[in-house]
Amino acid sequence: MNIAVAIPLVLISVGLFLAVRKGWISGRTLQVLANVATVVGLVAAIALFFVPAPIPSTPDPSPMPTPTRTSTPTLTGVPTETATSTSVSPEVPTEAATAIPTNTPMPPPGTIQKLGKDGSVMAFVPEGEFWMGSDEAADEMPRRKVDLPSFWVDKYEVTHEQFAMFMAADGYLTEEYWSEDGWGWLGKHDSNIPNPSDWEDTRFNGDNQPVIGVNWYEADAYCRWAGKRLPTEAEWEKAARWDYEEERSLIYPWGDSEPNGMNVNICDASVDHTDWEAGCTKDVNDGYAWTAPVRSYPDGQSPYGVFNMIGNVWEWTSDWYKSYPGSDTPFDLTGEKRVIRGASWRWFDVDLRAANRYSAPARPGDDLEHVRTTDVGFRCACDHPCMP
Ligand SMILES: [Ca+2]
Ligand SMILES: [Ca+2]
Repeated sequence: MNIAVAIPLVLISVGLFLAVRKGWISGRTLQVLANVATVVGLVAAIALFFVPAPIPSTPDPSPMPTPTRTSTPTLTGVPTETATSTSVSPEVPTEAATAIPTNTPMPPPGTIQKLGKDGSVMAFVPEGEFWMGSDEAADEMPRRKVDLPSFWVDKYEVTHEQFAMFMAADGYLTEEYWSEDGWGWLGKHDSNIPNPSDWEDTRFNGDNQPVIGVNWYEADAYCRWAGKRLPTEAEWEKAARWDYEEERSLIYPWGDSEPNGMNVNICDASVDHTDWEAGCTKDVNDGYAWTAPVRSYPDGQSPYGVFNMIGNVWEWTSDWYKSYPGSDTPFDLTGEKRVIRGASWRWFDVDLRAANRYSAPARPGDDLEHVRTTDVGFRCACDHPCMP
């Protein structure tokens, strides 16, 4: 580019020089200007010859097309929890009632599934340790870690309606559902046992109220019929109070705060019909003078989503009542009393903690009415995988 400019400048300068020499340019002033132009032209030409040509600027590269964000792929295989409800639900969730295959991966804590012949909704409790017991009562000591395999537990107490299914399936007439002792007890009393005690009592026999008036044998037989079993005391306590996220045992299923009328059915201000009324907790109103439907008090559910572990009805467990390993006050009522857990609609706000233990007679020959009461019911459990 510079040479292309320099050469014409040289030619012009030479032309002007010759024009002055040949006399083609006349007049002193013009001749001086022509000479000056010649010199300037030559100098400019020489300068242009040595100045490097400018480097052409590189054009901007074409912009890369911006990738278009496509929709995020949806994770498959993660079950959506549909069970949690913040209000009393009139219906159980609609999970499939099919059994879980043996090769099913470990479900998350609190996973729910309809399982068993009774179609009850069960909550999953994964294997692992939890802190069992407390320092509040001698029979709850020593507080210790207990390791349990995975299991399922009924999310709700067994209802009056569900127990009617057991009776309709000849539950009281089919020996295979009964323990040997239970069948013996039934044979001894069968003329008197068409159904649980208080079966017709309209204070307790709503379809969704917990079944009451069942002794240990009847609870055990029902769970066997359903393809399940009663929970052990340890299973019951873990399902009731182990906070698997914080890794600590709660005082109550819902946490450590006192009953407030929204989390548990106990003997409260709504009770005005008993001779033990003076002992009721009158500064709380839970809305029920008798038993509540089993899906009541969602605020009171445990971290695993299990309802009414405290209150409503006491619940039978599979264990005999005896001291914990390492107790300073050992005792053993094996063969005499079974552990019941969780207090009831008749209980006031003393010893409502989920670690509390109680017991009830459960052996052949015990007085029938003594072991069948309006404040004791049950729920069932099942090993994982549960395949009734
Ligand atoms: Ca109540
Ligand atoms: Ca209960």
